[in-house]
Amino acid sequence: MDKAEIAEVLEEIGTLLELTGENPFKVRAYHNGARALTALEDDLGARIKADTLGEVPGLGEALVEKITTLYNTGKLPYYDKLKASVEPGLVEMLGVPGLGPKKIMALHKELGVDSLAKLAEACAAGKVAGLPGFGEKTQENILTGIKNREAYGRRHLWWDAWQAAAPIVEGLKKIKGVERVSHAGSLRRGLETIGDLDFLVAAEDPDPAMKWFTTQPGVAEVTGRGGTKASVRLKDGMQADLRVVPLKQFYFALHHFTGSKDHNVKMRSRALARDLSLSEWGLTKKDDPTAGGPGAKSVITARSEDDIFEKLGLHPIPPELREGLDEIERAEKGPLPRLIEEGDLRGAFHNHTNASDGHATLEEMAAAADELGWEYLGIADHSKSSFQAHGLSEERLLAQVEKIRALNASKKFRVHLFAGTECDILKDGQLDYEDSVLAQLDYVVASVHNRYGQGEDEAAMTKRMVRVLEHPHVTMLGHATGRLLLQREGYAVNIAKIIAAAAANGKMIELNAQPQRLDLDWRYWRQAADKGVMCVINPDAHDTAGLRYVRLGVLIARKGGLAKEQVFNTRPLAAVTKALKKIAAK
Ligand code: DGT
Ligand code: CA
Ligand code: CA
Ligand code: ZN
Repeated sequence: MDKAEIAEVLEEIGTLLELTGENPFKVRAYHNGARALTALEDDLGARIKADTLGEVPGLGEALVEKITTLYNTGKLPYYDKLKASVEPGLVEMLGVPGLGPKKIMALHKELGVDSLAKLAEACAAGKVAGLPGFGEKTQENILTGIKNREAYGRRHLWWDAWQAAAPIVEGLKKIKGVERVSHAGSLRRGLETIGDLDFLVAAEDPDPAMKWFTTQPGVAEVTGRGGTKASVRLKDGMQADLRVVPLKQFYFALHHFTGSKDHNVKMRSRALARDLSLSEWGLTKKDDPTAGGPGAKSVITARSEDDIFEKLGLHPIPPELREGLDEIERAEKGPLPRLIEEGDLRGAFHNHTNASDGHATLEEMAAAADELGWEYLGIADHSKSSFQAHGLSEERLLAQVEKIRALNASKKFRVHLFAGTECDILKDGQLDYEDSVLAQLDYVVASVHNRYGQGEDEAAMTKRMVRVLEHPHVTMLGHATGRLLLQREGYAVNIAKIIAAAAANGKMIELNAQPQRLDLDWRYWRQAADKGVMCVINPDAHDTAGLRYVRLGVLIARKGGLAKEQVFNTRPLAAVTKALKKIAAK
């Protein structure tokens, strides 16, 4: 196990101990230990070998022993035993927003609650509100939280869905006789959450692909199987559908199974208006008796989906835009703009290091950016009010700025580092650092992390954010609504006013590419771009692997209809440097 994984285990041990009512000192020792390990700059393996891990402040004897075991074996019997001893229902309750170990302990002790179902019951009966430290509002929030979990539980984050789907696509490609493979459905359209995975294969003989799909190691249960289609439930709970068709039908089927349903309905009526019938089987004359069946006598040979669009008088429509909005009308009028592509990105601005709540050092982040071939990497650790994320004091921030300047001068890395901050937006729209401090940075990402009870007060939240967009030192707005997909709604805020304020003040808006955020939502980006607001795709990386989230950011930007020119971090270093100076000088 590596440092970050071990830190996570320690963190979880702390939480589990808390759930068992263990004394607070012991609990804190694990949380502190996780923190100390994360902040450790030297190589963990070397420390273990030299037997000097105990010299790290915050790591006592018991922790050193456990870290060593985890490092060497990847396992820890103590952890496994502890995990088995805690009611799984209690652990599950941690997933309800607003419920921490202390509250869960109280619910368990006072009301005998040990599952989400019992918790919902206790809330509905009004028993929770009466407990000390709870109250009506908390009870209501818990109930909403449980309901949201149920509603969200059936869908998955795009990133998780892709992790499950990618090996299936690769596996299918290797099957003998398979001529084409694609993922389809919402996954291909780049929707932020995914119901089930859809796969399409072209092969004359469907059997080998069908057999592999239903017996591959990730499968928990085969839920449906015919001659050319199969459905399975994967071990992580996701559902997946496969359809196998002959090559001549592949692009018709791909278009159909990519959807969306609304897009398909519009495409079909467009075909009908031309006396044609479009289906997953082909594009036939409307009155052809073979229409809508496997023997469809297609009027065109489709060698790509574009051939289908062309026959219906349309310019090509990329999958991300096929939501049945206005894409067909637009593709009728002329070619759609060339959407941004992954290779267009040259860097990103919202990234954390272990100076705040990231897991990697500044140097590790820079090395990872070098590996990605980026021209620049912006460091934006948390500001002082985000104390739970170890936000930086003025002194620590300025020390980091100096370190960044020195690293740039040393030419140790190819990537140019920009010194920034993810500065908290305080209750009334003030920033978390004085102007004199902000003036020493290359840029400022301003984000709301504390709702101060304004989560439902749209006017107050909007005013607060508009005010920050008027602040001379602000460069861009971070995660505009604070939503956490499948977990928590964003705060109520008037997006149109935010966009107008950004436009009026020459500020940028971030497209936060973290799989749980994807905030600002893709549905607003055309509106923002039309008003001249520049988008910045930011991974909000908390470790080196997190930098890769930009890939999803690009997909969502495409879904929002953005071209390369509308995304700031596609610009070369010199242009970016100049633009940041200009914003800072305003
Ligand atoms: P999901 O799985 O809920 O995230 O969303 P999709 O879009 O992947 O939907 P899914 O898996 O039910 O079906 C895949 C595609 O198949 C869908 O986007 C369009 C097509 N499709 C499915 N059912 C229908 C239908 O009743 N009518 C039409 N026109 N197309 C359909
Ligand atoms: Ca699907
Ligand atoms: Ca499906
Ligand atoms: Zn943030």
